[in-house]
Amino acid sequence: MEKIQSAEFLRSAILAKDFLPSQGVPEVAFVGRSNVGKSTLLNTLLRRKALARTSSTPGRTQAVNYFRINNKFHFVDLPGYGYAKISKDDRRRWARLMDDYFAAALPRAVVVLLIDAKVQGTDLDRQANEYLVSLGANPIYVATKIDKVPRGKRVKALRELRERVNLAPEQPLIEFSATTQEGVKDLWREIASRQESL
Ligand SMILES: Nc1nc2c(ncn2[C@@H]2O[C@H](COP(=O)(O)OP(=O)(O)OP(=O)(O)O)[C@@H](O)[C@H]2O)c(=O)[nH]1
Ligand SMILES: [Mg+2]
Repeated sequence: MEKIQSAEFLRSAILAKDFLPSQGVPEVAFVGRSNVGKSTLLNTLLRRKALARTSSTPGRTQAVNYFRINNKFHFVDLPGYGYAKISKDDRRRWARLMDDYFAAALPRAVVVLLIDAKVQGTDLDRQANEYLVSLGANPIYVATKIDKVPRGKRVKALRELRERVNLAPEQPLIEFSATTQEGVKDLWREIASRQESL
């Protein structure tokens, strides 16, 4: 990945009509449970402190947030799933927003699915993966907050995660930490390999 020369917030969309028209611009979308570390990972990749807003309160990012990088491609921070304290209506709105987003963005977009390494995957992560695979997304898988899992316990923790999410052993899974910067290069390399023009 070349240097990040510019990274700017572009737009927040809570309805499909506000999605950014693709116009052939490459798009990388970050998906995962609420609080999994999507916004933090995005900031880490871009070496920006607070471009995407992060929070210790889950359910913070409720919209589809677009960022423009090097005037060349887009990062998309998607609202997280699995936040318990939202209403049924909000949950329905969220599901609709995701359906609309992926209908518009795939197969063009590169999708990055984030799974919390400490939580080791939940039923919702498995469903999210199933959903993305059914849409033909071929996601890049990232285990976030890997700094929270002691090195001696990682193999076991990641095996458990794979089982719960139903990830085949041969499926690459990038171990990532915003705290230690582990996995940053690997993830950039993987994103770039999916998107020739980056
Ligand atoms: N230890 C550790 N904590 C992290 C890491 N990445 C994120 N966090 C923390 O996890 C919490 C949630 O991070 P966010 O980036 O806001 O999570 P999100 O997935 O964007 O959450 P929503 O927008 O609510 O869907 C924050 O308190 C972060 O500081 C990491 O690599 N290591
Ligand atoms: Mg967020």
